[in-house]
Amino acid sequence: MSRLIVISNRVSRPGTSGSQGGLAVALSEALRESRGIWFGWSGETTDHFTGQIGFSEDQGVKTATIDLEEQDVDEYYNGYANKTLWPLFHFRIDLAEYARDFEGGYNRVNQRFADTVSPLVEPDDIVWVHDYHMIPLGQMLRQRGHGNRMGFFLHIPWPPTRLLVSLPHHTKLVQTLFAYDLVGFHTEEWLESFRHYVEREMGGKVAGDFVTLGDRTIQAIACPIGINAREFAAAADSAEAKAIYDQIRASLRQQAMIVGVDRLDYSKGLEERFNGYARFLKDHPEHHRKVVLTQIAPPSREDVGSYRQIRATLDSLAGRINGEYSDVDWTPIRYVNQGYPRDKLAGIYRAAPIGLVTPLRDGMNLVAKEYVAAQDPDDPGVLILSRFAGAAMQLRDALLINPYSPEEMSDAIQRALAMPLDERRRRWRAMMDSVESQDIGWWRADFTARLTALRDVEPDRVPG
Ligand code: ADQ
Repeated sequence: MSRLIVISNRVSRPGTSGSQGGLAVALSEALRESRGIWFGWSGETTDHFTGQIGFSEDQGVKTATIDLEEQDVDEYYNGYANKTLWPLFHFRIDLAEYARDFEGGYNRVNQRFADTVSPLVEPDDIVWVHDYHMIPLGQMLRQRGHGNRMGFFLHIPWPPTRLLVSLPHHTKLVQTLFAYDLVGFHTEEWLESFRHYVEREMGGKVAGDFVTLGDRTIQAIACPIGINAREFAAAADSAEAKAIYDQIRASLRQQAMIVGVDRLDYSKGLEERFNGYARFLKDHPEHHRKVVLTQIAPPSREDVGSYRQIRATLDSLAGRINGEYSDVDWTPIRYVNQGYPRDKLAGIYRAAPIGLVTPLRDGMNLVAKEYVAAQDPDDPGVLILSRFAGAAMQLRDALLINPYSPEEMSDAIQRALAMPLDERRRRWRAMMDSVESQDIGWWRADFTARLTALRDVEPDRVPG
């Protein structure tokens, strides 16, 4: 078995379990099996970049991390990754900031990654690079002579060509993807947009899974990420889950809980969700005192202005809606800014007859799948899901809505509250079949099997 080298912005150590998500667990398993290495940024800063690697090993998983300079973090992580690519790839060119310093910092940090990881890469290793922070890394490794099999997986959407061309030097960035052998997206839609860009803007050719640009042919595929469905379902039956479930149900009395769980991010459509729920309260006074929206949203990326902005907007919107509709014994929105361990989260999902997952755009969205996996098979809740989440391609039996329409959201909440048990069971079963069969293990095995099946690239065929 070839050794796997995973490279991503941050690494996750098994020692920090409990907080380890499904992706981290699946990658850790693959690394353990292949005696591989997970390489990334330590999250720490240093005055002067040295390239010194901090190695550690935990439960059979080796990690290797480097510190970055403050300026790197500003320009690469907060800058190009989160102020430029993240909004642009989520179709928000109104929020995207284009600055040469950001692009320079992004390339510098990718070079730093390439310089430091390069001596660790042995000829038979398989290299798997993750996400928008590290797009050009594969090409930089090729430039250092590595002919290894290399894959790249994008965890966020791929934007339509007409938006992507607003990025300065867009062709240069996309061209670097041709250094990989295999490029994966969550859905056919993101894959189609990628192919469209390559054909229209670069004169490339598409034939099935193969995309050719000049003398390089790579495979580009859709490979939807999943969750550890069995483990999540078991978590919903754990003592921790039951305890929080009982606590919530006691506090609700007979009220029905609608739950939302998201990182506090403008792509998650939280403002639109609050507005849709407010519309429901306006349309359906008969449901006052009978429903509660619990929105769990731990803050993220607080060094980026647009994230501080969305937080302030939501604070005031939740206050306004509660001010308008609350009574002495009823608060329609419970807005919680903290994270929960996975067992508790599973209990929270199970306590909610409705899961409201309404991102404006999302590569996949794992919360939708977790909500499904945590349900009681005998009395499952209803998932209301944005048609703009990658997960909507698989979870066709959710109530699919346009998150920009408060009326659609209001109608869907009404429909979910009234849905008969046999329809809830039928829809849930179909969704659970998909969540179980295309789980995180399936995703990881599919991607790595395709990579393993490739033949090594000859270094002299490597694009410069
Ligand atoms: P994210 O944008 O972070 O991921 P998502 O897929 O929903 O979005 O995953 C979030 C994870 O964080 C879930 O596992 C969820 O349980 C957890 N989480 C969120 N709020 C939490 C809370 N309050 N307490 C505890 N846990 C919480 C990016 C892309 C997605 C893509 C994933 C994986 O943006 O589209 O699905 O990567 O590829």
